[in-house]
Amino acid sequence: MSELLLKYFRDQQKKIQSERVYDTQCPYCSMQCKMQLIEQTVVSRKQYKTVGKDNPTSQGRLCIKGLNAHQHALHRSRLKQPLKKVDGDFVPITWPEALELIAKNVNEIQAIEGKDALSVYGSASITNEEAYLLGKFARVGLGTKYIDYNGRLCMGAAATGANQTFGMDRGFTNTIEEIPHTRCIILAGTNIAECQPTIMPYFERAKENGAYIIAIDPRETKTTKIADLHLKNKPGTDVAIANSLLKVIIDHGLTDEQFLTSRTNGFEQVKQHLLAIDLNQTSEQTGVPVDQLIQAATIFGKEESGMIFTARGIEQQLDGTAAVRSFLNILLATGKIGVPNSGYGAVTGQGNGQGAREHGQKADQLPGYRSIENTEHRAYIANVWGIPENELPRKGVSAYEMFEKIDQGDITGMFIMCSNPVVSNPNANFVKKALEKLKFLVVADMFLSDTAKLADLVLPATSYLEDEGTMTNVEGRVMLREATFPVQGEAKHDWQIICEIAKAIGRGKYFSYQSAEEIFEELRIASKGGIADYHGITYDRLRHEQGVLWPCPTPEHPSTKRLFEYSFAHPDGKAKMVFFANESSPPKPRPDSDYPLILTTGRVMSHYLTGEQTRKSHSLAAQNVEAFMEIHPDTATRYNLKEQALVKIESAYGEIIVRSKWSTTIRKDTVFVPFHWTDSQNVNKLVSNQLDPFCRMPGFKVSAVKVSPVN
Ligand SMILES: Nc1nc2c(c(=O)[nH]1)N[C@H]1C(S)=C(S)[C@@H](COP(=O)(O)OP(=O)(O)OC[C@H]3O[C@@H](n4cnc5c(=O)[nH]c(N)nc54)[C@H](O)[C@@H]3O)O[C@H]1N2
Ligand SMILES: Nc1nc2c(c(=O)[nH]1)N[C@H]1C(S)=C(S)[C@@H](COP(=O)(O)OP(=O)(O)OC[C@H]3O[C@@H](n4cnc5c(=O)[nH]c(N)nc54)[C@H](O)[C@@H]3O)O[C@H]1N2
Ligand code: SF4
Ligand SMILES: [Mo]
Repeated sequence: MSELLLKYFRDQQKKIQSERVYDTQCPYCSMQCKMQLIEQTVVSRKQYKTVGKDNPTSQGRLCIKGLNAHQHALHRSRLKQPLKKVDGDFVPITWPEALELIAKNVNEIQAIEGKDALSVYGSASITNEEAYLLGKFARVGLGTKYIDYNGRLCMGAAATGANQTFGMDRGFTNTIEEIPHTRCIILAGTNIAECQPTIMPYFERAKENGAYIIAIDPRETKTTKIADLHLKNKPGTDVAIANSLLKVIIDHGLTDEQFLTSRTNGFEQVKQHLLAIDLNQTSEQTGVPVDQLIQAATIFGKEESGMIFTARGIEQQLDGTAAVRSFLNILLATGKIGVPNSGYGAVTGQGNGQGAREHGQKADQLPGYRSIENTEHRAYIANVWGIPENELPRKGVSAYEMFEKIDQGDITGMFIMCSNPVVSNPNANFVKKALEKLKFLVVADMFLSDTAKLADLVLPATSYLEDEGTMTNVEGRVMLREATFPVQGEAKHDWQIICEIAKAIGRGKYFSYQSAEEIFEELRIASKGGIADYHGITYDRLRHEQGVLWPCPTPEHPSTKRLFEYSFAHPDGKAKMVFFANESSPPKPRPDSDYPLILTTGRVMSHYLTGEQTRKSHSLAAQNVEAFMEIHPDTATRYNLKEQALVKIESAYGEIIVRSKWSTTIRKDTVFVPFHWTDSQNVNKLVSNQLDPFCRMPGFKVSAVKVSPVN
């Protein structure tokens, strides 16, 4: 370093009057990168920067979102007081006033309409402690069966697929450190390069080690660029792709007969159906040449190890469960699971997308991945919670279906924590109207989101900088997010908000926690003996061991690095294979003369989900200031759409206006719009109300639309 530069740094250092360092984890994706916020006071002004911190999963890396996360958390529009709507405007009120308002409305609605008239909508961006508590709050606090959460729109199909095939659902069956050593990787509908960027070095190392990478995606993305082979399929044809791959594997004698006999059920039935498949027809249907299907299948079948990763591209479909299970059939038929360097990864989405789907926020679930319809499970949890078993409600309905229940008049009150459903749910115009019908809507958020704007009462919540708790990352590794940044204004942690509401409605004795750790101690007991068993995990262990992979039944248990080495989680120990027809029901929206193009939706690197947070960060917002529609130039020309011009997109459900972005890398029959923007740019106004019959996942990835220029 030159003398001049050294002097510059010394002078800069001298200006810093004080420095504080706060540990935390990134508030965004499932990598849960460990980070530190550095606060320096310079000439009496505070300045902030975020730096990465070493840990076994992200190894100190951060992506652009993590590096700038503090910009939204420290944004001036953070909510600092409860807000009550009076004549259409929000006025600040005190916490006691807010809690009194809740008690009054809860009592009134319950007295007139019964307990199931109230509902809870949760999130996979809150901690395990909060997710657990929200499930308990719905059942024990409010006594309602209606609770579900945003993870339904996210991990629903992957979870149901893995539960049905394996008997349990932990996103990655292996630790991330095995990825560089596998020989062949299928990336089905996942854009890890933009959505979990800090995972990329594991895949890059696999490639350096000679792994063959196959990507399946209707678009070329930063992820497909690392692939040796890109199957650029028509959106929504992934069941057909998976079936054809397995057919080729069988035809070429590449199945693992011993594994199939000793470890699985159902293969013969699958095989019989696959024999009837004509590859030329599949090629026609999917838009993928036959030779590419054969190449992908034979390489995967022949290599000694292999991994399949799926994400929302194949899962957010009306046959998402079928797609997941069809890809799992390939792993099972080739014996590439339960052994080193082979396995499955459902690439989890939200920060706590794994943990929040295990401990009771789902409509049919109790903590530890227990079932609310199972008598033994009910008895166990009722005992932990100190209530009679018959007071535990039964199962409710999925996220989107709760809005239908509002529309039908069955639900009249809702508490939404950490989600923005008017932007993220399908058929968004309908969802907004439903929320407007509610007698009482309470939203806990950090900002006045589009959903919060519809509320009668908005409660200010703390952020990832302030709120301590555990998050379970993409690997299934439970991590302790230390957080000590001072709370802003009168904001409260989500768990505190739940406890205070419970107290206000007379259920305080079940919710008298003083810390997140105290809730975790109860969660340990509630999950004990369940599939997602956290009993052996303590805050102390998490601090010393840098996270623990579940199941971890006892304090002595080392953590579970690889699943299914000896048996699957079904009672007979075997995995269940099943065949789904290429065209699974219900039918997907199909392009026709009225709506000739396929619309698919997803993400860009710099924004996160409904954009409520990332749009507040100037560094991130500057990367993409508005929504766009990716379209092939030939298609654009056919519909008179200029580059960078405004386009109207219409479906049978609604219309939006966004800017066109020409790209030769997308299929000519397909357009793509990200979902990070609201109002007239909210792409979910176009998505249908249909749901996957098994997991109730909406079909975010296939809509039929027409496009026209806005003059
Ligand atoms: N930058 C960023 N990162 C994120 C998020 C974010 O909003 N922004 N969100 C987080 C969350 S919650 C989630 S769930 C994950 C999502 O992570 P991903 O699932 O990887 O993200 P998506 O962009 O929704 O979809 C992935 C890919 O599927 C492709 N695709 C679309 N339709 C089809 C289809 O029919 N078949 C196939 N095979 N592929 C298709 C899209 O072109 C896209 O490239 O990302 C997490 N990380
Ligand atoms: N078209 C289309 N739609 C989709 C998808 C798609 O691919 N295409 N993907 C779906 C997927 S995978 C997902 S995960 C969903 C996500 O859908 P949402 O959950 O609706 O999305 P977010 O933007 O994460 O909303 C979180 C809200 O909580 C607030 N918040 C953040 N942190 C906290 C906190 O700690 N406490 C509280 N109380 N509030 C907080 C934020 O300000 C924000 O308003 O969207 C789904 N919708
Ligand atoms: S967005 Fe994901 S990859 Fe990026 S820093 Fe945050 S946790 Fe890590
Ligand atoms: Mo997600």
